[in-house]
Amino acid sequence: MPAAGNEPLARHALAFVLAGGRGSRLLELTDRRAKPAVYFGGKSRIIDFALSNAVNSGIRRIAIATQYKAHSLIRHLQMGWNFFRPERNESFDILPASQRISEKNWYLGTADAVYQNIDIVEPHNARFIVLLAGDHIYKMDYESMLQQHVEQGADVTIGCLEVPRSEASAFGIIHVDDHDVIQSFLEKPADPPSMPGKPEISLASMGIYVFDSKFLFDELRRDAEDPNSSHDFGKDVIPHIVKHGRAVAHHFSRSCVRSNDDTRSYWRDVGTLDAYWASNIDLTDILPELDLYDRSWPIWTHAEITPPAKFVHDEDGRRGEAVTSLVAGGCIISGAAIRRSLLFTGVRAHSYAQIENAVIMPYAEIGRGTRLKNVIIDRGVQIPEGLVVGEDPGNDAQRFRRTEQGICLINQPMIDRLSA
Ligand code: ADQ
Ligand code: ADP
Repeated sequence: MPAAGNEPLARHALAFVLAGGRGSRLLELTDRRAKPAVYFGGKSRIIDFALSNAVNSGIRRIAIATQYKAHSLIRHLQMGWNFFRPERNESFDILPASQRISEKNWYLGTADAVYQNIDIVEPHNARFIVLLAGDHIYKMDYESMLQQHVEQGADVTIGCLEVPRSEASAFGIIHVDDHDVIQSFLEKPADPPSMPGKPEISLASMGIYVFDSKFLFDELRRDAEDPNSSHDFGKDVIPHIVKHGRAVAHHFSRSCVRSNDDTRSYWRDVGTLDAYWASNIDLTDILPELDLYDRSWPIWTHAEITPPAKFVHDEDGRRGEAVTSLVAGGCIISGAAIRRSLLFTGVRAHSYAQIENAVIMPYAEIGRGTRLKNVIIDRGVQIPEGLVVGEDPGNDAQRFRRTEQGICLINQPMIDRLSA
């Protein structure tokens, strides 16, 4: 929220969302879709979080760069996010890598993904660019980051959070002075430095940035000419600005949107199958860290029109039930017992099925008498009658993609191979 009497800065901002990365550690889950298009939380896709944050923060101009396996993502954006109106000075541009400037097939790096679209973004005359990643789960009010950017006269303001030092090699690591001015930035250092006075904690970049538009475009034009650059924000552009300009850190804890008197700051990368499974299953907790039911900060999405979820006895009088679970519209649970699971739109579960700790994507069908535990089931997969998963690690690992923590990802080709 803007300070009293101040005009919101968000209305002068354009959110540029990077949504081209593959998310290769999600393995077969991103075989056919980019990570931002992966389903999350029973109704949404991962990209809906960054986009909802932008809209809920008051930003009405959005551009999205796509690259890897973008079809599913683009279809979702067109169906769910087409409510922007040019006559109200709103815009929504989907920008696939398309050899617009050079003859090169792809965006070279994240900075190139913005550079190649300057001619589309610049005419929107936004004073600020809020640069976001399309693949993180969190709720954040970007207005307070914009306010800090202006108050501190920064060239770039970098969203950051405290992470355990043991995990810090996966991030850009920041060192700040007493006024949060960034003194050094190391992209994914092998031996990450800790925060002063906190030997086990490092200050990590969230990979989200606020720039004055003109400054950003000038930097990108400079970077494009640099033969030694890989044209990436984390590797090239940000280190250059930290060295030659004024970079400021914005602490996520200041703008994280929490519910009621919660003090925790929820942010997840969900980059691995284990992290993805856990973040989804956590939503079944009685008081989850991520509140999807807070009507003051809704997560917008493309919602299919479906009939309500239905729970029925089967012909033998066995109850169809789900406890400690999230069940989306269009599901039919017939004589199956479901615990601590998340069922997306249109899932069918048949008699005598026992399902526990499962993330089941839209329109999957669970056959009679199956026992499934600790699984992720991809969209539309037909689980055959009597299949048992989660009781024999060796056998599971041969048939499915089993993680170190014992989670099995199941897609249709794996099921087809069972009967081949
Ligand atoms: P990474 O997340 O490893 O680190 P990167 O792989 O470049 O950085 O991805 C950033 C975002 O850009 C992702 O949302 C990805 O989907 C997207 N993307 C990647 N390549 C793209 C392309 N060619 N076109 C369009 N979009 C693309 C970054 C920072 C770190 C920081 C972490 C926080 O570099 O400093 O700590 O984010 O997660
Ligand atoms: P979503 O990610 O929306 O669930 P799907 O899993 O149905 O979509 O498919 C992801 C993308 O892969 C789609 O855009 C579609 O074009 C493509 N696709 C779907 N099924 C197949 C298939 N059997 N073989 C090859 N490509 C497919």
